[in-house]
This record gives sequence, C-alpha cells and structure tokens, in this order.
Amino acid sequence: MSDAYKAIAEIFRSKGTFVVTSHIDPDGDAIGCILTIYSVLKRLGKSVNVVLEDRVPLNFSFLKGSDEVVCEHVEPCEVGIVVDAAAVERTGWVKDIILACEVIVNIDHHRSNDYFGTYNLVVEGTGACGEIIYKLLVEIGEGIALEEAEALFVAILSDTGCFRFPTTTAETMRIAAHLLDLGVRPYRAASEIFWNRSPKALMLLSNALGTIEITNDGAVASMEITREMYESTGASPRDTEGFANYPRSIRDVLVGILFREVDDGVYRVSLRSREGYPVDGIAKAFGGGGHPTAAGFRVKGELESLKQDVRREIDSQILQPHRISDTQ
Ligand SMILES: [Mn+2]
Repeated sequence: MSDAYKAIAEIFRSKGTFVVTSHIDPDGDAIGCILTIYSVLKRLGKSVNVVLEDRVPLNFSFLKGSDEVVCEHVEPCEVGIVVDAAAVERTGWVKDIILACEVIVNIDHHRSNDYFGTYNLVVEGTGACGEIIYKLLVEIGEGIALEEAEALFVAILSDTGCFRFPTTTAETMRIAAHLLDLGVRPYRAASEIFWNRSPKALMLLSNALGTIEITNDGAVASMEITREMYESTGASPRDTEGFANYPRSIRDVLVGILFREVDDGVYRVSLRSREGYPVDGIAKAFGGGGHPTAAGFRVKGELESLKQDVRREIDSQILQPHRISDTQ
C-alpha cells in the first residue's frame, strides 16, 4: 500500500468530525463511494455529514444511507473528504464547506486531478474510485460491511460501464468477486440501477431521443433535454441517469453529447466518446473535466450557438488531428 493509503487510514482513525462529498450531478461511483465512507466512519464512531449539491439519483437511492445525504449547508469540521472530483470546484457550492475544514482529503482517479487536498490519494487509470475505497478499507482493517460492499459494487459497476470500459482489469474483477463473496447480489444491483425507471423517465427519454442530431460527417451525435420537456413529462433531472450514453451508441459516432437545461439558459453538457477520442480536453476547454471517454461541464448560453461551439471544439481537438494523421 502506498503512503497515501496509510496516511488517510490514519486520518479516519484519529480524527473525530468529517464532511464527505463528491461532484455535482453525482453518478454511481460518487454515490457508492461517499456512502461507503459514511458507513465506515460511523462504524468507527465518528461524527459524519454527507453533503451533495444535487440529490441522489433515484436509481441509487436503494443504497443504505442515501436518505441521509443532505443538500444543504453544514458546519465545516476537522476533515473534508472529496471523492471522485478532479478539482474541488466540481463539488459545486459544497466547496466552501470543504475549503473551511482543517484537513482536506482528496480521493480520485481522474488524470486531470489538481491535487487540491492536504492528503491526495489519486490513482489515475483506475476504473472506479470504488476500487480505491475498497483498498482503503483493506488498509483501515475493520472489515467491509455488507452495505459497504454493495455500495462499492455499484460504484465499480457504474464507472466501468458494467465491466465493459477499457479501464476494467483483472484486479477490478477480483475486487468485484470479493464483494460478491461478502454477499453482494449483482442481480439486485442491476435491477435497481438499470430496470427501475419511472414511466415519466421513459417519456422524457422518448422526447430527448427525438432531438438527436448527427453532425460532423456522422462522427458526432447530440441530444438535448429542455426544461419544457421536464414540465410536459413530469420527469425530473434525477430521472436522466444514463441518458448521456444514447448518442454515442449510434454506429460510427465517435462523440456523443447530451445538453441538459438546468436553469434558464444554463446547461449541463455530458460528453461520451469511444476509446482513442478523448473528450476530457473538450470539457476542460469549457471549464469542466472528466475522463477520456466520459466528461462534462456546465455552461451558460443560448443552446444553438452552444451546440455549434461544442461541435467546433470537438472538430479541432479530436477530429482534425485524426484527419491529418489519416492523410500522412
Ligand atoms: Mn468515478
């Protein structure tokens, strides 16, 4: 184990008060990790608050402790733990609480991580933060409770795209196998996450699919969700988990984009790409971040011109270099 694992395990043991958080628009990795940390710290007898800017997506709300996640201000304390965020700004307004804590622990797997913590446990290239948290639990040496195993399994399942993404390794599988040994039932996790949509969510998806546009000679597909669509279907932003994957699922599309209107003229943009066509640089160009094949950002603007800007950036950063190398 690296020194960072040991140092952070010692923080868990020696400090008394903690705030745990993750990025805005939380995914399964974010939720699974913060709930695992929450559970472990409580088992260690600590005082813990879990705070997120956004609510837990409905399909992860079966995980134990998800109803104890708060979306409101709490007092800063001894330790602020941030998981799965390349920069503290990715936590939204929770950043202010974290920065006011005495010690900041940064646990992440994004290659763009800026090492904002007092302690940084950043393992680039790991499929999910869930794998890192698993190893941290091994280092802490207090075992893994069933609900922690389940949350970690969800984290790994989510961030490896159900063990399909290139980051999936034999070690990923060994960790997952151990979580099954501890009692995790993959069928339960899969049905809660993937076969648990509300009829309203499907109506929203149906509307969104109707907006798909294929551009850049078939290499880019974009989809949009407007606030009007939420109103007409009765669905909520919590229903959109996984929607960002649809544009990229089209044959020959290299980059898929989902534009979600979160406020008047404010959009969350999710980028998904195929291996070898990294979109984290695109997100960075617009002030966001992420992984090579999954990244995102939030931006203010008018949708049509925003779409043009993003497509242009994709063309110059990703498609052009390939065209040039193809002709050489
Ligand atoms: Mn992650």
